[in-house]
Amino acid sequence: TVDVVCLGESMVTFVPSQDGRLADVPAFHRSIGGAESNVACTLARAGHSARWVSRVGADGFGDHLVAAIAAAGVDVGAVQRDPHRPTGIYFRTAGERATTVDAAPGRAEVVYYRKGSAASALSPALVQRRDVWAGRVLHLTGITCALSATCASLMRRLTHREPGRPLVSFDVNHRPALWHGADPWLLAEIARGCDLVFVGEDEAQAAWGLADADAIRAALPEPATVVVKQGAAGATAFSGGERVHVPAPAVDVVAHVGAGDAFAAGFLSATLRGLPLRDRLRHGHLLAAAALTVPGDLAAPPARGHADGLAALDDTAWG
Ligand code: KDG
Repeated sequence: TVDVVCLGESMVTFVPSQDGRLADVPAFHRSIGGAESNVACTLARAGHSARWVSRVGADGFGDHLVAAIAAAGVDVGAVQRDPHRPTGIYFRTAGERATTVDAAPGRAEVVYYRKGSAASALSPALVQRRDVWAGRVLHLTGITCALSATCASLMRRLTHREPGRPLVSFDVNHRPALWHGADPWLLAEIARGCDLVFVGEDEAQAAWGLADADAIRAALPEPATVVVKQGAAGATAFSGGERVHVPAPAVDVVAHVGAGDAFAAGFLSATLRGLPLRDRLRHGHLLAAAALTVPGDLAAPPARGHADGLAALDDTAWG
C-alpha cells in the first residue's frame, strides 16, 4: 500500500516577474500549484510513497502538471484526462499584500480561472474507492468543497465514517475567493467526518467566527486529532486528552503560499513514522519554514536525519 493518497485540483500557476499589483505585472513565469499535490510532492520528496488523484484537461497545461508532479516522485496513474474541460490555471502576486480579491489581509492577490475545469467535474461517480482508499492516509482539503456541487458531494462521500477506510486527513484551506457568499460551515461539517484536521486560527475566525484554538477544538470534537495553526506563534494540537503547543521557528518570510501544505506534509510524515504529537508539530513547522523561505509553492524538505536533528533541539531553540 501507498503511504498517502491526496485528492484535489492542481493548476498551472503564473508567478509574476516582479512585486506589485496584478494590474501592473507585465510578465509571469509558469509554475504549478494545488494544495493536495503540494502535500503529495513534499511527502514523496521526504521519502514516502504518495499518489495524487485528480482530473486535468487533455491539454498542454494538463500534460505539464502531470509530468511535474510525477517528476517529484508522486504516483499519477489514477489522474484522469477530460477531453471536454480545460485544466485550471491561476495567477497571484509575488508579494504579501492586502487585496480586494482575497479578503485576508497580508495575503497575496489571487485570481483563479478554474470554473468548469476538468477537476471541478470530480464526482462520486468518477472517483473509485479503491483508488482513494489504497493508502494508509487519504488527504483532502476544503478547496475541493468549493469547486462545484459534484465536488462537494464527493467530499461528503469521502468523509463519511465507514469501516475499513484509511486515516482521513483534512486541511480546511478556506479560500475566500472561492466561496462567493456560500456558507463555509460546510467546511466544519466535512471536518467533523475526518480523523485529522488542520486549520489556521485566522481561517477559523474568517469562516466560522471562532476566536482561538480551544474554541475550535470545542466546535470540532469528533476528529481524533485537531491541529490549529497560529501563524508565527506556532501551532496547538489536540489529540485524545493531550493539548500540545509548539512555537514556530522564526524565519524571514518570502511568501506564505505553500507553507500550510508543507506543514501538513511534515505533520503527516511524522504521523506515518509513529512519532509523538510534539515531534509531529515540530516536523510540520520545519517543512513550513522551508516553504516560507522560497517564493514558490514547493521547497525541498530537509533530509530526514537533518529534520530529526532539528526536531530534537531542546525547547529553548523552539521559542
Ligand atoms: O496552498 C497553496 C494553494 O492554495 C495553491 O497551490 C493553489 O490549490 C490552490 C488553491 O486552490 O488555492
